[in-house]
Amino acid sequence: MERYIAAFVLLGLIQFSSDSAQSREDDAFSLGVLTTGLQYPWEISWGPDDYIWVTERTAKRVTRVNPIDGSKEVAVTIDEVIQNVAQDGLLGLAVHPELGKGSGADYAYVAYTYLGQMGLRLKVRRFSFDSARHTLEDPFDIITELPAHDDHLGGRLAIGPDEKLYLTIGDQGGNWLQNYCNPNLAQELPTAGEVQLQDWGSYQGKVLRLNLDGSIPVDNPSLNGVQSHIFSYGHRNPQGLVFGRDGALYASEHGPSTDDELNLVESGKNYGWPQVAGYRDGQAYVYFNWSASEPESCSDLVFSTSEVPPSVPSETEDSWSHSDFQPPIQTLFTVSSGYDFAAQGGATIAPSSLGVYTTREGGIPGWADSLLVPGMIKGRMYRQQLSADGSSAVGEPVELFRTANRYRDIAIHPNGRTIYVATDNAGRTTGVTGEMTQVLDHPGAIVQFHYTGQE
Ligand SMILES: [Ca+2]
Ligand SMILES: [Ca+2]
Repeated sequence: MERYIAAFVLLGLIQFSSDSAQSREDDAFSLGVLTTGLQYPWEISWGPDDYIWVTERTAKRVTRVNPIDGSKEVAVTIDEVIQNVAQDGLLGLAVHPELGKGSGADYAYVAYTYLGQMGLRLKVRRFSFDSARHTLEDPFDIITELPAHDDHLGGRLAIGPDEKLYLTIGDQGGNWLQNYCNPNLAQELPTAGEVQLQDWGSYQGKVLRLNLDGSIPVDNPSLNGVQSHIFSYGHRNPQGLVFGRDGALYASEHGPSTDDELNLVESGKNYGWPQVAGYRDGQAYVYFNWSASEPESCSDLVFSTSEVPPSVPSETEDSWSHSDFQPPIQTLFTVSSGYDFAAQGGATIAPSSLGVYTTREGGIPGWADSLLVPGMIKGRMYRQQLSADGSSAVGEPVELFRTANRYRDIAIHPNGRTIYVATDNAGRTTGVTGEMTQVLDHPGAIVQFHYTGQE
């Protein structure tokens, strides 16, 4: 592993800021820039070929980055990707763990928006990696016509130890901002007839589980007596999805103005949205169903998060319950009903993704096992310690890696000593001193935080 450390020195060290007792863990890290010139990198994954695989959301291409010198090779550009707004384009990527190992499973899977039969849709496409040419060939669509919209798309992909594909789909922004007159379907489940017709319209606000050919696994949960691709439901905008030890699946999810969630995702569970944000605690959140406004039609109303007309039906968290409800294992952050959003600002970090740290021998002392949560509206990463069995959070999240960047995704070197973080090209974040800024330190890059402390 010495070669990685030597390469890091060649790339040069850049100081980054840390302050306060909360950031003391930062002292054991130095910041470098592995590569720049990426166009909205969205997914970065450490591949079985020891390259970092990157999706560039707006450039519509998969790029492989050499972690030794930061050089880049484009594996494929996908021309049919549609990219018009802040959340669409080429999104998730999952590299088969057997790629290049001689088993024949030389596959990479990507999720992206494209023009479907009825407008913008999401699909998952499989490619085969040509190890001689270093390109992705033989495109094969494993599932198409999934919901897509201009907000809350989800789009994160993961392969489980069970050799199934997992895909997050957001709630498409129903009842929120520009989509306030669209119903929110995160609690809606498909009928047997819809599944038969391959009508995936109710897959909004779900985590899906697919066979590698796109078919429905026989052991997926039966929900209201119907088996579909749905693995879990009641999600808002899950953009982080990662497998920890022993096959535990974790997701991060954007909250509304509070209550970004870290969830342990289990088969058939209901994660509560839109009736519940975070815990079912009745604090600082009420579900307003703008789309059901009457007698005034929703289209005659002006959306507001603070002034809700009486014609809009409301539902408190306390008035809702469900036998399969599963609360988050942690929130970032929960505030009380007296919290003044106008004066104090939103209590979210905008969690763009999720990593899990499991390295024991030779890794960062005390970090196994932790969830690593990159923030966009906060230029920080948060580390959440997990319990020994991985089923709960221990203590509060620790803030790390404070810079003026919008952190988008995380990859971890197999030796556990370098954390790679992809950054957005533009946008707002909370800078080093806590002020909002649009001047970003490392736009469109992969930055690396190298652990310099004792093992
Ligand atoms: Ca939830
Ligand atoms: Ca709540």
